[in-house]
Amino acid sequence: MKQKISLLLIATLFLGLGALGENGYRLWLRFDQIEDELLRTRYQQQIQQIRFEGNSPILSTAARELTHGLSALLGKELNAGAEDLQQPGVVVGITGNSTILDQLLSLEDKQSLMAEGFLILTRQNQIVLAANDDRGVLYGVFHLLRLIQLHESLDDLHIIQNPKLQRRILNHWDNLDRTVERGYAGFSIWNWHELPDFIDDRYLDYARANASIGINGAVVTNVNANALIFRSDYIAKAAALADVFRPYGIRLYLTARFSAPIELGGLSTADPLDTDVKRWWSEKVEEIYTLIPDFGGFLVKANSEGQPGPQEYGRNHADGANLLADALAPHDGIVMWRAFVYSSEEPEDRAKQAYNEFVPLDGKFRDNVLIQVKNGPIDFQPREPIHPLFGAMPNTPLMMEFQITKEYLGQGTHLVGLSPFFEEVLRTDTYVEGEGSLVANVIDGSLHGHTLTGIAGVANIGTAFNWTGHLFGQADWYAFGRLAWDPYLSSAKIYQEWIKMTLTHDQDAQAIIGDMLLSSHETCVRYMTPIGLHHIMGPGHHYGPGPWVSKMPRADWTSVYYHKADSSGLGFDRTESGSNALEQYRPNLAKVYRDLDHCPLEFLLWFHHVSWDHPLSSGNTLWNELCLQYDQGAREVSQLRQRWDQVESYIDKERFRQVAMHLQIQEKEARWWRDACISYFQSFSNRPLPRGLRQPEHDLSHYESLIFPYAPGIRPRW
Ligand code: GCW
Repeated sequence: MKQKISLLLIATLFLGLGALGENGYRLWLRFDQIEDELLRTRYQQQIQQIRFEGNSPILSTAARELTHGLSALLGKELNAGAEDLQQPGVVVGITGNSTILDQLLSLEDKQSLMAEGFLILTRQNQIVLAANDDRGVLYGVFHLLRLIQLHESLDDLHIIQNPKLQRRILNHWDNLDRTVERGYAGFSIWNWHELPDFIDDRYLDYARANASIGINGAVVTNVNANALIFRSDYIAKAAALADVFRPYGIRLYLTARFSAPIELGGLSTADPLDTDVKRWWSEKVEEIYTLIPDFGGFLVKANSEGQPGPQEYGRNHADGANLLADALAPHDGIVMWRAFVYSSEEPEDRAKQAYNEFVPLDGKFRDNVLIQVKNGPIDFQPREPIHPLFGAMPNTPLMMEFQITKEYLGQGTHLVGLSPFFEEVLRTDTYVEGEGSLVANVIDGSLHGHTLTGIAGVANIGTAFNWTGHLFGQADWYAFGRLAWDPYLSSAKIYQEWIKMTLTHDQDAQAIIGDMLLSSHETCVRYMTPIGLHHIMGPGHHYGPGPWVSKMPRADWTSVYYHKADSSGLGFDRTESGSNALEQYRPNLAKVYRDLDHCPLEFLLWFHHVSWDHPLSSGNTLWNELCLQYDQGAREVSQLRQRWDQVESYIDKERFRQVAMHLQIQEKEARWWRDACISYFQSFSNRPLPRGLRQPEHDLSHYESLIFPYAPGIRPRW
């Protein structure tokens, strides 16, 4: 009878889990027992025990992760309490605090370690995992687990890693009502209403996932900020989140609404030079640190898209940033001041405005201020040239802002691997200190000797079962973390890791999926904005094509402002004969784009107005090339879908099906982009489609008539 009941229980449990199946919740942290018996036995021989030295909240996390992870992967119970080093195993700890580690490590080993870095070395019969601080140990633990998840050899290990960037941060555009601006994976995971009393397990799993890829900070509120977060009860809620994050080495940051002293403090001004305003911020910061002793600091969007800022009082961005920086400095907090600004008067090419406002302020910011710059000068378009500020503010530490959520790249339903694009940006030469001044060298501080460095990614996480809605969104989160740790890593390597840990160890399947991820960004650019087109999506929600958009509250929110199609040709002239945005780049980089006939095709229409019949380097006229690119992009999505079908037998059916359904949507939408854009631009070019190309399915008026009042992620109107 008893046996029957337990069998029933197991069956129910099994079915229950079966119903949820592989829902993707575990991300890349799956730790299933290694199936290959030979390999598992080898690991078991090499790791017979664990000796974990030291004690702190982060070290306890590290010890727990290591013992659980190894026990699960190796299929044998391990604990962290080995007394001596009799058996082969892992010995873990902080240098200087452990006699055993001091014996096993040389001075040179120890000197190679920097803050948050770790080493993993084979010494005698032990795998030695050491760091100078507890965060380093935690990152080392996840690295060792990753080696095993990847089935790498543990023989003769000699790994020394230090993070190249100091602040590796996710930016959540999450509102206090749990909507997520530009979020496509459900609602915000922060349940402000129930905090601080109810602590959702997700907070912990979130912290854990981030720690596993080296992310050490989270801005939990939207840059379009709400001053309410500074009310005492909300600070207590934020503190409860910070308590969950702390043992995973993650600091909590908040967005600061510049007018909070008025809205919350009852002052008549938010002027950064006003004494009462200064006092209000100092006291508020004091209050925050009482509850969150390791609070990271503020992220600020000011004088941008209607957000309040110092310019309302005749002050500049440095006055504003320094006000907050002074309040935070006694507590070691920092300000991340965003450079995503464009004037409310639309005086000129929007691409030029951030540079115009910020370059005169170079060197005028306090030491604890980072300027957070989006990768490109407009706004996270499918492809943009680098932001000219990266080559223009040597005396100010600049921080990169990437968008992981896909506002302009298919939102929740398109498979678009972002890592190659991040890599393209990081590897672009700014020429700020001569040839070889890559964007990565600027932001890692090495070029100008800055010690405060950082990178931010706008998160793509929500309440969706699998966190990111589209399963492959997990790969973008993962890639962001890995590139934040080391901006010189290759996308191919990053994706191989993610695929093996998340999906399959089959080599053929890995090659197919890796290829899908690596090629998909270029594909998306082709079916959305080829040859340097930009900002031609639907209005407001930014969903789907909208090259015809011409009536918006401001000209630089329309599409026609950016593509400038007319009967003679297409593109935005940003050379000397046009807006001359080109001059904001260093001469050697400007040279790459200046000449219409030598400008890389990827950026041609970004910098030039080109006539329809102009022959391009591809051998086609502009009009033909445009049509061919749109067509190729759409066809490549069909290929993506077919390639996914080829790996069906290697992927569990739940996750396979999720991705397959999304690929069908993407295929449909890529055709929609192709057809709508070709129809629209044809109304200017008045030329036939290149021979053999399919005609758009509908008339232009059909595409123009489509409206989507409930497209997700829309900015709330308050
Ligand atoms: O990309 C645009 C978005 C806005 C966003 C803004 C910004 C948070 O459409 O939704 O606001 O950029 O980065 O501030």
